[in-house]
Amino acid sequence: MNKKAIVTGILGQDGANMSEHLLKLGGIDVYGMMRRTSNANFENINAFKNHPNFTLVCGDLTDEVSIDKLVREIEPNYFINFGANSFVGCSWDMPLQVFDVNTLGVIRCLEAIRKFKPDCRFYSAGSSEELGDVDYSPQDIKHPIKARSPYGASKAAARHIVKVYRESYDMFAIHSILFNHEGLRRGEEFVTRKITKSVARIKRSIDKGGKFEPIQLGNIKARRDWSDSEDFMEAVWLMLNQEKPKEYVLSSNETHSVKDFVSKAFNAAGIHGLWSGEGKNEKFKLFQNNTVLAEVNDKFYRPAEVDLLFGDSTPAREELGWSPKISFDNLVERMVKNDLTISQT
Ligand code: NDP
Ligand code: GDR
Repeated sequence: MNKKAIVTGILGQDGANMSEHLLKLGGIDVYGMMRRTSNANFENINAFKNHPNFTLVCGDLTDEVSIDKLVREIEPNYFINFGANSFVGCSWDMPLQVFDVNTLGVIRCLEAIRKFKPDCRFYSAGSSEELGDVDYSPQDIKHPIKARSPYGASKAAARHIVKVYRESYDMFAIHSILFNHEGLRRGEEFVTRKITKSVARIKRSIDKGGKFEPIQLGNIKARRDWSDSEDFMEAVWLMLNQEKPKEYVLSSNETHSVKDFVSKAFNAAGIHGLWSGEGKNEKFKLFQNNTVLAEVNDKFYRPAEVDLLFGDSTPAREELGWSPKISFDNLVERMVKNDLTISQT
């Protein structure tokens, strides 16, 4: 008999990638949970939404009635929670909503499992944002929690409550620390996709000999540890299928600045430029004629920033046997090529 998995955040990046991974593995009925919106975007699930083992269900992490109902009726073997208000930048504007979804939402899932299907394995997506103004590099699972944003604090609280339920009720519940991960299904407000979509737009204009607006960015010196989301989904599944619940860091074990990402993305589209200027006047200009391709705009700065993220996922690699396949350079190239293709259609 097939196992059953509820996956929340189905229309987002990870929910879609995880569901696709499980459907490819086979033997699992996937119930993808979406919340009700006036005009839902199904683009991320078009590739598999008609798969016979896939069912779209409605629920909201802020509504315990819906979560209880899903767990009671489906009786899942796995509950994989990728639903969240995941954009750090807006979390200062709506901290209560962020905690309601990201923290109380996790408690609602844990309670539903405790009441209706206590042997269901639960996964909660934690974040390197919990580590904040870091004490040391690379950061491992023992790094202290020092969140710098309402979002980071909401994930840190979720991390504690998952531990409490695991220890109090002997549940298989884990909350692993995920460093940044991107890909072809990445939301457009995140810096990587914002850059690759803009590079495709600029490339199209240059090819037509037309004018274009440069990319406007915030803190280009911020450093992130960027991986590919599809690689992470394999590791999450391995983590969920360990004998005993143990939490891991997932990361690429490299760190790159936003500036690096910009240069590589333009290079991948065959556009070559140079950075010049200082601080907020720094600009990325076309090599041949100094046309500005990217520049800094105060509007995209945050009230507080995590300057450096650089993870250490050695234990996940050694103990789970996980090995990521997509390098940073491949990731940038794949995202740019994908956006160039989309912009031609
Ligand atoms: P996305 O923003 O792409 O997806 C999040 C999904 O959550 C969306 O589909 C959204 O629905 C859904 N959602 C939002 N609010 C609710 C709600 N109240 N009830 C139910 N669903 C809701 O994020 P990612 O896929 O990138 O991230 C997945 C998880 O991993 C998140 O928890 C994120 O915080 C965490 N994470 C992500 C990292 C990354 O680099 N990608 C790194 C570390 C952690 P809708 O489509 O309707 O907006
Ligand atoms: P992050 O991702 O905050 O790390 O959270 P994001 O891509 O939004 O920012 C990365 C870094 O780039 C800087 N930056 C900009 N960011 C955005 N979005 N737009 C800009 O124009 C811009 N210019 C510079 C940011 O200041 C930041 O330093 C992601 C999310 O997926 C979270 O859900 C997840 O938990 C963490 O990664 C780990």
